[in-house]
Amino acid sequence: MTAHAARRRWLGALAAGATACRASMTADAARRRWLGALAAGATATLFPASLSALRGFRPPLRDACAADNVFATPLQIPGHDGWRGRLAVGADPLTLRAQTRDGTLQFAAEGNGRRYSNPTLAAAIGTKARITVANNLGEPTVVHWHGLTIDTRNDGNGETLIAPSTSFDYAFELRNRAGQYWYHPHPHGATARQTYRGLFGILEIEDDDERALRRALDLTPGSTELTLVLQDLRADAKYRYMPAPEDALFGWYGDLPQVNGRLRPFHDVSARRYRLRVLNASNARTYRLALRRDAGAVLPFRLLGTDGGLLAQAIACEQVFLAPAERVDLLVDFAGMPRGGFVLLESLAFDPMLAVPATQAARSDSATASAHVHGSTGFPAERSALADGAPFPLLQFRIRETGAAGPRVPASLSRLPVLPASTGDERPLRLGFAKGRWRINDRVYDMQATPIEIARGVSETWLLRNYHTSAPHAMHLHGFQFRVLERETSPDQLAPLVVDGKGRLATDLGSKDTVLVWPGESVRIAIDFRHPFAESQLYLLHCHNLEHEDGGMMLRVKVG
Ligand SMILES: [Cu+2]
Repeated sequence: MTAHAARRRWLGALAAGATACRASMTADAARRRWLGALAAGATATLFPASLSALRGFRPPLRDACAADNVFATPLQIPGHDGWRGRLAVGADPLTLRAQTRDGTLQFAAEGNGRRYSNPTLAAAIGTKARITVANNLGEPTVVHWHGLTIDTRNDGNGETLIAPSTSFDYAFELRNRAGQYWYHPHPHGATARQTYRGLFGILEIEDDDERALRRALDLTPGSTELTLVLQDLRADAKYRYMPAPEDALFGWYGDLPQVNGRLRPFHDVSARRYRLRVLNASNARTYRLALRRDAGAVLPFRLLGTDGGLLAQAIACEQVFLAPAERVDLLVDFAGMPRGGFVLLESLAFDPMLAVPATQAARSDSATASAHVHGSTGFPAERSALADGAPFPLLQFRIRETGAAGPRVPASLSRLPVLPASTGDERPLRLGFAKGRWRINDRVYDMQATPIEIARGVSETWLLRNYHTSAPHAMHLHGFQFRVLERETSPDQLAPLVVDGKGRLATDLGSKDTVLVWPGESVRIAIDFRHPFAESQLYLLHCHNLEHEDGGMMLRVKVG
């Protein structure tokens, strides 16, 4: 039996859900055969997964069989109150109270006589937001508005903190194009823990292009437009954060990949178009998102937008990588599918490319780290049962109503900001590992040092170069959206995703605030540093693998 056939059977068993355990060949056996075939290398080009990616992969079906259904829980959809409920931000001030609840951290809010936790803030472009963050945690925190054009005072970069039992009044104009931005904690050294424990939410900005798209495709938030937040939790820890030395070094990987707070949910849909706005809120895990029909056939989709809003045109895709903090805006078409059919949103296998030599890792500040690093590549012993790069299902769509083909997707979605010509030489930024810490240009974060100084009103080209012996780094710049110009010496596993002669992926063609740079790869980005603020401003460049960030993979950037 070919690996492909085994995989199809596995997917079929997944799709069948309740009947998976009664199949003549058990799903677990199918999975073993599939993994066995993969290991034999028969399909190396089809599934470029390294063995390390599969090591320690716990079959998702075993738990599922116990529950007699793989996708047993409905997808949680935020409403107009409660958990992640949609809360309009307008002229009225709003208070977010950071608090502990049921072992998680969350922002509680009230508005229009309703109560919210981690509200989805929805605002029109140009809104002057006044948001008070009250800290009811027993520790300092601060809120960073991820992706926004914002001044240092409101950026929440962690150099000023909100002490316990005090509050901070944010006041800023929402200047950005429509897009799915987000807010999350940024107290240096505690960002990973507070984010993992649930203290974050989404900020949606709307503009004319956004409203035109929703009209053209008949998209309604909460119905045919779904926000999907991905976060992997530890089965043995849930919302407790207890990183071992190798977790602190490589990243805190969970083994329960949650979609909107649930493991492997299902969602009943009509056979029509749906928009999926996906945020990767995981500390360290990157997803390789793809859609498959019940029979195993790839279901292509369209990429509508990226971190900083809509693309100029929708692009047909079969898969996208989504690194921590990145967002993708996808359009999926279930039209023509029969009632009773299934579509699976999954993360495909990939080589995680964690390649820090054991000798280097052994020099980590933590003496115990070396004990957990083995082999010539130094891949860490996985404490998570779901290794980085392992494949897993995320969400099942069940076709419950027939539907007609929708209207044409508009040829033009939006206009991206025009990039002025870059001034000066390109700025090299090397990403690597030395003396037990991840570094940018051999440096770690220091509040007393500002290694990057940008003159007022310029545009620059940055060359992000990741060493071969490194890890993937999801590089995030505060305060500015940027554009990806080129990728060079990319790993082979990106080849199927490349869309132009500059080595770029579909997800590189929009506005970005976070970009994944693989080991051995160089990514050239262009940043327009013009800003509307009178004084010079201080921002941060850092890796959004939150353990790398808390470990100091972060530099100050002063913009004149
Ligand atoms: Cu990193």
